[in-house]
Amino acid sequence: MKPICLVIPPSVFLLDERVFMSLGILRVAAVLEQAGHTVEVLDLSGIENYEDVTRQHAASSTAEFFGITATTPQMPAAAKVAAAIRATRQDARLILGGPHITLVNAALKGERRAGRHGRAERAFQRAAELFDILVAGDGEEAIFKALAPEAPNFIDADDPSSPMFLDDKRLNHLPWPARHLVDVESYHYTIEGEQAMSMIAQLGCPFECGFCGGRESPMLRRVRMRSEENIVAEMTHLTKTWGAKGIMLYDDELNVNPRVVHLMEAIAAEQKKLGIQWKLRGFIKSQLFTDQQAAAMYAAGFRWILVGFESGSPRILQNINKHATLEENNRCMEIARRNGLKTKALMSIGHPGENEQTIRETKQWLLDVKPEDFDVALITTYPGSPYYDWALPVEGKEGISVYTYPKTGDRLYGIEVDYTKVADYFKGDPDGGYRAYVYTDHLTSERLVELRDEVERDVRKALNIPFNHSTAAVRYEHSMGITQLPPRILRTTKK
Ligand code: B12
Ligand code: SF4
Repeated sequence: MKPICLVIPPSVFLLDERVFMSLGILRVAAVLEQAGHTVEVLDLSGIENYEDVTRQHAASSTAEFFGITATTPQMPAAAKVAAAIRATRQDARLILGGPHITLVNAALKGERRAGRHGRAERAFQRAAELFDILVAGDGEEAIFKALAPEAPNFIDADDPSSPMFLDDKRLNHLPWPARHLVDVESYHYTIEGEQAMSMIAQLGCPFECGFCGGRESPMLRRVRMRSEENIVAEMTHLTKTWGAKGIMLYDDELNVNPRVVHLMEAIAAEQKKLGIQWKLRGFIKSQLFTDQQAAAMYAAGFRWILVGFESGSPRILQNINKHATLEENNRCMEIARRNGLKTKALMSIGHPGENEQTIRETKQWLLDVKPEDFDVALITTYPGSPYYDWALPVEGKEGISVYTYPKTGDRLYGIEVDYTKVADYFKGDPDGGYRAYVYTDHLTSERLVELRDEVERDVRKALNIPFNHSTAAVRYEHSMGITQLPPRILRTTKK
């Protein structure tokens, strides 16, 4: 049987590409291995000359199917990877899965319901030109359909009525991500000095923040849970297999799970049994946070929480549809402090109605509540987010759409982007090199960039929180005659 090659494209915009591995595609790798396939994972994270590496591997591999994962900002690199495979191997079948195509598909369904031909349709067509088979939603069952001889060129697993959409029961029985197919040691993250790895306990968030991807995508919207035993068993597996005593729980918001306290108790009990102490980090939703949750989290090993407060302006919080008030955000900070938890405040600028005053309020709020860490993102209207999906074209202005928050009438303008080509929008690098693709009635794109940079710079200085340093991508030097890629880049199922 020929191997199946799964590709993780680089994330050239991240400060350091080998911090958290892409767990989604490793879940797909795990089910393929379980079904007896040989899987190659080509991990291009942090590899500068990734197109050369892709060509080299495509030329030597006997794989016929190449499955590529991509978030929207990874799409320009994913497009280059696809072109590199095509140029080398005309017989290759290219499959695209992951958040970008899932969210473009969700946006497209919305356009179709509204009877419009718009940006999402164009984004979908672009992807269809580059790949043979597009897979939206959960990949664990859909991959087998994509590998079948008569595979359709679009597979929609992001539909709860489809048997490919996973339910809680199925999630409990699926294998954990095949982390052994990437170079775990090359990923570096620590929590309170402990070597750390990431995992996902539960999927989905039912809220509807305007900037957040997947509000119309059941895969990202529906809360799907695994049993507490299964979650704790995966944590134990990370410690026993890789020695990780730090774990970053990448659930969208841990406390949308009504059983979060039980989960924390189960985690605490397991540590007692193993005689170890985990150091944990994860996201919580501020208005749902309670002293009981905070105490249970601390007892389970949490020392940090991350909270999407987003803004210090009550009007902007309303426009985001955040469902958390400024008072609730202040209370959340107090609960965290009382219970010994440090907070990373996740803030963002470029929402409907944003103006000089609302940005000053965000800056002042940070200076007042003094989080232990923070970051300030600049909003990009990604497909699959309400800011994108519910925006309407502006008449007479080619490529401009406007989102209006119904309750206040405040507006956010989005500039159309070819996501398979454009890569200079904000994705987390605070050192410039990006531009805004949004603007409001009060602030131009350029002014939004200036103000974002100013908030980050001034608050870091005042609170004495240094910038994160970046790690440069490495070049893979191949010597003549050597065709084997190093295990940092390529790993294959051991038979
Ligand atoms: C962990 C995480 C990160 C981590 C690690 C990213 C990584 N390398 O995985 C870090 C911190 C680096 C990160 C950064 C960013 N992230 Co992020 N992140 C997440 C988060 C919370 C979990 C990802 C995850 O593991 N999900 C669980 C797995 C099981 O799902 P999955 O990856 O989608 O994979 C499944 C399917 O998509 C499919 N699939 C995936 N690949 C393939 C391939 C094939 C061939 C097939 C058939 C199927 C398939 O099968 C998988 C299993 O079911 C998601 C939200 C979420 N809940 O998914 C956001 C999310 C992916 N991030 C998002 C964003 C916006 C970002 C940033 C741009 C933020 C910023 N401004 O800096 C950056 C960009 C990073 C990048 N590499 O693109 C958006 C993506 C929106 C979009 N349109 O792409 C999401 C969806 C959040 C949101 N709701 O808006 N992120
Ligand atoms: S930002 Fe957080 S709370 Fe809001 S919809 Fe996204 S995951 Fe849910």
